[in-house]
This record gives sequence, structure tokens and C-alpha cells, in this order.
Amino acid sequence: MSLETLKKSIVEKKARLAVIGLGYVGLPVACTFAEAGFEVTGIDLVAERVTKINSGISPIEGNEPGLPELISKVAGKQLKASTDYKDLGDMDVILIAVETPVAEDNKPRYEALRSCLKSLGTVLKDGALVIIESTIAPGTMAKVVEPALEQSSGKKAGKDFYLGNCPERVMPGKLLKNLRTLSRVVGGSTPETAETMVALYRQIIPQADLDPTDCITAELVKTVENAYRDVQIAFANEVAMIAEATGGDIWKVRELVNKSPDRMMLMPGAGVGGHCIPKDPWLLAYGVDGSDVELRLIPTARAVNDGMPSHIVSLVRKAIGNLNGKRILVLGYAYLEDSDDTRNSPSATLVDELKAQSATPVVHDPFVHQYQGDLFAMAKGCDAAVLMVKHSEYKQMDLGKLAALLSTRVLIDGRGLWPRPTAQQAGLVYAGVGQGAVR
Ligand code: SAJ
Repeated sequence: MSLETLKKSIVEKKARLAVIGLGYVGLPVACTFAEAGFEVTGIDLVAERVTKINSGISPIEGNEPGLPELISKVAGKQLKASTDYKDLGDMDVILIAVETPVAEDNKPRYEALRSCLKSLGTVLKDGALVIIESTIAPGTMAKVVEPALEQSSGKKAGKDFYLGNCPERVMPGKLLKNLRTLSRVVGGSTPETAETMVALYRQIIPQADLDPTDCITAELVKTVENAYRDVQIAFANEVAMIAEATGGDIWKVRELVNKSPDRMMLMPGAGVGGHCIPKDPWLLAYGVDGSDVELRLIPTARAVNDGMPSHIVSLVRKAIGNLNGKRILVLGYAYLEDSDDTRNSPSATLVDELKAQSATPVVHDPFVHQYQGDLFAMAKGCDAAVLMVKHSEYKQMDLGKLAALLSTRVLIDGRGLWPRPTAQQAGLVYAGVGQGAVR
């Protein structure tokens, strides 16, 4: 099938679609194309996940507005899930949304991607369009995806099949909303491929910009947009430490800095977690791995942000002295407020550090199942309370009651959730990121 014919079949919703990887990226996009009228085949290696989806149940934890209803609406009808790549034999468009993690050495692990391409190649039909939605290092389409698919299919890219990269822009808690409303960078291996991809995504993204471009641009935009955020946060964290050392209040400083035209200083905090920001800067860096480009700012920003949980521990030590044998109440374990997502959680690093100093962390989180419980019962007898995540529940908390239960009335605020006077009026000794003075 030529791209022109493929584009026509897409517009007529006759093109047969597949999505490989039914996680927080792949499942919403599979359901949304199914709801738009396409016949969609979803592939996932986890049989339990496939079974759940086919019975109309969402396998995704956490509150995702509209997703459970959408899955039950399309499952078994427009959307069929399977574990078998043989079901992809007649697919015109295949979206790939498998994990592309970064390992301890800060280099990408493409095992899932390579395995998927190897299996897909055995069933890929002539004229198919293969689109990578996973976040990948710049250069991956040319150096990994294209050769792998040519080898496994015996076909020629650009002649027998077409390739594209359309990076996802999802965020837990707003998977469907972001998918339908955020602009997308649509990278095609040829301009005609990009145009065909625009026609495809326009079926589910009615208004937002769909910006056709080439693959390297798409790979760069995605990794840069998150590396940019990471560097911005690192700047705020470094200024917070300057504020602590000089007796300033970072929140006041930030408020006044942001009154200056074209300034938008982000928030300092107890660390940077999640599935994107800690990973994507390393994918960007990998794009120049082995070249003569020396990266200093991006890796340093990662180090600054990764160091924040340890900085919080130093604030606790400053407030209560040696941590040996002390019980520390840790408020929040998710990586983000009002979420149950714990991927790359800064609290995990904090807990390890507290244990390394022979303290006993007592962890509470209203969203993370294993840490739910009676906050005040947990607080009883603790030697300090540390706020790591600004869950709404904590904002309304009775600080006076907390103070009365702590054996040492110390509150370390890792997210600037409370003004110092509020904590002091409740009888707490207060310190926080960017407000180091313990008083
Ligand atoms: N954080 C700070 N200071 C800030 C902002 C965030 O310390 O000023 C911390 C958060 O506490 C969290 C981590 O950084 O631990 C990440 O927070 P995030 O707000 O960036 O949320 P994410 O990780 O879900 O980021 C995603 C990204 N979206 C995609 O990759 C498609 C990011 O590019 C978006 O900017 C972000 O969602 C968003 O706000 O939508």
C-alpha cells in the first residue's frame, strides 16, 4: 500500500491499527483510536493485563478520569488485546509504546524495544507504517529502529514500510486529557510519512497543533523538553541552598524574582521523581555519547536534583542532631502530590539515607497503599516529621495535633507547604528547603 492509499484508508477509518505496549502510554491511545472508529489490536506481553483489558477492566492504577469507562466501552468491540504478535499480520499502522528505561549507568535499555521490533518484523506487511511513541535518545530511529526492523522483516525502510516517531506527552492523572489536547511533534522518516502521520493523529487530536518534522527533531524535542525542566528545577534547588546559607526565604525570593519580566523560576523541593524527568535528560545525553560534545550542565542538574533527599536528611540532622535510633515520620512517598505513582520517588532515597544513619523512617502516604494509615498514630513518639510530598491532605492537617504527638516537635518542610509562622504557632520548630534556619 502506498502512503497516499494509506492516508486515504486512515481518513476513512478503514486502516487497521495496532498498539504494542498497553501501559499508561499505549492503552489510552489504543482506546482513543478505537473510540474514534478504528479497529484496533493491542499487544502486550503480560497475559493478565490482556485479560483485564478484554474484559473491560483498566489495569492502570491511580485515578485516570474517563479511562475505565472508555476501556469498558471499546473492549471486545473496536479494541481487542492479545499477547500474540501473529495477530499483527494484517496491520496498516503499528504504534509502539514499550518501556525505554535508563539503567544505573545512565544509558538507555532498549531490550523491550529491540524484542518488539524483532517480533514485529516477522509479521510486518508491505506498506505498513510503524510509529515509535516511546521516548528514545536522539538518533535511535536511525541507528536502532530502522536497522532492527529491516533485519527482522527482510524489507527496506522507506520502500516496503514507513517509519515515524511521535513522542508521547502523557502525565499520570491526566492520561486521556493530555492525549486529546496537547500538541504533538510528528516525526516522519520522509515528509510524506509525516503528513500521513498528521492525518492519523488528527483522528484523535481535533484541535492541538500536530507539527510534522523529521525523526531526529522529534527525538530531540521530547528529550530536550524534559531536560529543560530538570535543569530549571535544579537551578531552583541550588538557589534554595544559597537562601539557606544566607538566611533568605527561597519562597519570598522566588515570588519576587518571578515578578521580573520573562522570569519563571520553578519550585525547589525534596527531589525530582517520576517516569520522565529523571530519565529523559540521560536519553538526550546518550544522543551525543561517544562524540566530542562534552555535557556539563545537564548531568550536573541531575546530580543537584538527585542530591535533594540527602539535603533533607542534613536539615533533619541540623534540627535534632545524630539520627541514630531516632524515629522520623516521613509524610509522602509518591513522586507527585495527590498521586499514587512512586516511580523514582525521592522519598525512597530519603528512607534509604535515614536507615543508613540508623534512624527508623515511619512512612505515611494517603495514596500509596502500603503506607496508608492513621497519620497521627504514626506520628506518636517520632523525633521529627519530614514533608516530602505536598498531598492536599497534609495541607489541611492539624499541625497543633501533630506537634503534641511528636516527642521532638520538629517539622522539616521539603516542599514549602507551610509558611514558617504557621508551623511555629502550632508549637513546631520549623526548617525547610530554602529556609534552613531552624527555629
Ligand atoms: N518538581 C519540582 N519542582 C518543580 C516541578 C516539579 O521539584 O517546580 C518535582 C516534582 O515534585 C516531581 C518531579 O519534579 O517529583 C516531576 O514533576 P513534574 O511536574 O515534571 O511531573 P511529571 O514527572 O509527571 O512530568 C510530566 C512531563 N510530561 C511528559 O513527559 C509528557 C513534563 O514534561 C511535564 O512538564 C509535566 O508532566 C507536567 O507538568 O505536565
